[in-house]
Amino acid sequence: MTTQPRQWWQSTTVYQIYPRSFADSNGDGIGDIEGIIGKLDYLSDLGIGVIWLSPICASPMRDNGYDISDYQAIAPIFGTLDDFDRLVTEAKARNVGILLDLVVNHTSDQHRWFLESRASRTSRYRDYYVWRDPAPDGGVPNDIQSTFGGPAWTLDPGTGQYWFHQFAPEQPDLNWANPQVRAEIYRMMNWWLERGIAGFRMDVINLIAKEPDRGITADGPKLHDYLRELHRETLAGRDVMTVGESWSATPEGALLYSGRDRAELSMVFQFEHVMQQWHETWGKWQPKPFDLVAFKRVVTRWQTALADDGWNSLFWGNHDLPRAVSKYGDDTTYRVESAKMLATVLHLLRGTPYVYQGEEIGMTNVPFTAISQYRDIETLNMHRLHLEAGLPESDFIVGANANGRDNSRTPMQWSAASHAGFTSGTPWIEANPNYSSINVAAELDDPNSILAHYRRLIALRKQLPIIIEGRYVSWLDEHPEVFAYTRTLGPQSLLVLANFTAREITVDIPTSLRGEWRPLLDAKPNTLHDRATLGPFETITGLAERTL
Ligand code: TEU
Ligand code: CA
Repeated sequence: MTTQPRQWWQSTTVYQIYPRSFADSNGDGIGDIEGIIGKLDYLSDLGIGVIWLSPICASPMRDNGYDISDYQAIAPIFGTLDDFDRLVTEAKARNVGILLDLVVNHTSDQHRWFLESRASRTSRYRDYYVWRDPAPDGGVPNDIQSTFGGPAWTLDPGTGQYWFHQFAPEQPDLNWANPQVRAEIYRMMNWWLERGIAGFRMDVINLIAKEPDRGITADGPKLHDYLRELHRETLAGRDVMTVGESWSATPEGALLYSGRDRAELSMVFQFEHVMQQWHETWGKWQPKPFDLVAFKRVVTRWQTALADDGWNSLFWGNHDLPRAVSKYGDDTTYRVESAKMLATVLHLLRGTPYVYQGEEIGMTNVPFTAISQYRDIETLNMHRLHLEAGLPESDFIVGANANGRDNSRTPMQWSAASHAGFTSGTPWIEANPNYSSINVAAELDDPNSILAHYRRLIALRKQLPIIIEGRYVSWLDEHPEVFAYTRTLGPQSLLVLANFTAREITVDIPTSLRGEWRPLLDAKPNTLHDRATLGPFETITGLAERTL
């Protein structure tokens, strides 16, 4: 049990908005800030306390805003700075804070710094980025690969050197070793903090301290020095929340980022449970059956390692991942049951839960059949590399349907009106045709809806300290179909027992879990005997006066 005073961001729930796909107010087919303002009542009724906004700054949109060309301007397609200030004010009036997406591992190649940097070897901005001479044969300086496919180096013929980019060539990496770069970033962060934001989500923060000459991309030796400096220069003395995205964090590393005496970040957003489900050789483009035992092992390791210090982010999906119910549940027959089960399992863990837009109504993956329906730079690049390698296109579409990023980027499904009520124009990416039945309007007044279930879970977290502070214990670790855990705070325990399959499962109940559990989310009293039967995707939850 933690002894530190509770922080506001430990008892809140975060809702992630991908602005481009959330709500379009002016019919140009692209979601915008005004659209978000129009949905604030919906979000505050859901009970969330924070909105993480995916990037809204000026950008050529090669990677939908994760390529920023001006950190202090709003992309015109999303609105103006006045619109943004209004969003902050209107959200605050509903006790909702706004997290900005801080993308500072790289900029856009159209950022003024990069244009100047590229102009000449003697530019005072040259060292804002990472430039290296060609290898003796004229080729790339080394064989580091970019995340979106292909080498992480691109030659600038004008100055005869290569620039480094861990993503697309249009996303040149900033050189954090240059103190001027860091000072510029801190100045910019303070400018946003002064506008009243609640904090930052920090894009690929594990990559900022790269040392490409030594082959180091993630978790460079200076990483935590930079984060402590960043904290000192921007966050110290402000009651804000920060969450660092890291695809490489280990539980031990997460303690460095989020330990209470570290003065770095509030929490880490890590993906071990996600990558655990990827193919060993082919990664996410080759679907692999879900392995619950391995999955539980990862969750338990994180829950346990961060039991006394540090803090977890809890999530099933985001804008880079497939839809939760399609990936981990059943998006046909048991869509409603499995979406609720997944929500329960996640929201009663220790950490801050994140709801990705549309997850709360059980939105599903896309049924796209042609590459022309996809928009994502990563998917399009990988498609090209796939074909170049001589692999069949149909295989690629299967992989993209399963794990491609556009699955989560189709328009938010507000109603059965055309294009899901997202826009009066033509959306930048097709709506999932199932919007006629899966939409907010259909769930809003239904007490048995997925949406109503999310509302209950989010409210419960505010009422029960055990959800925030309780010690986690896992049960039935080797059971391939059931996820069971308890949380204990003082004399009280909370139980979650969830069936991850579409079959009825009968499970042996460990002795110490037998007995009476007061209902928590459903009205059914639960008395557990030596065996219990769970229907497809059913979850049993309960509270009891006992210490486990
Ligand atoms: O994502 C980091 C990242 O590494 C992902 O691109 C991920 O590896 C990929 O989707 C899995 O195949 C962050 C942002 O969340 C993402 O949207 C950006 O594209 C990326 O950084 C670059 O800023
Ligand atoms: Ca618009």
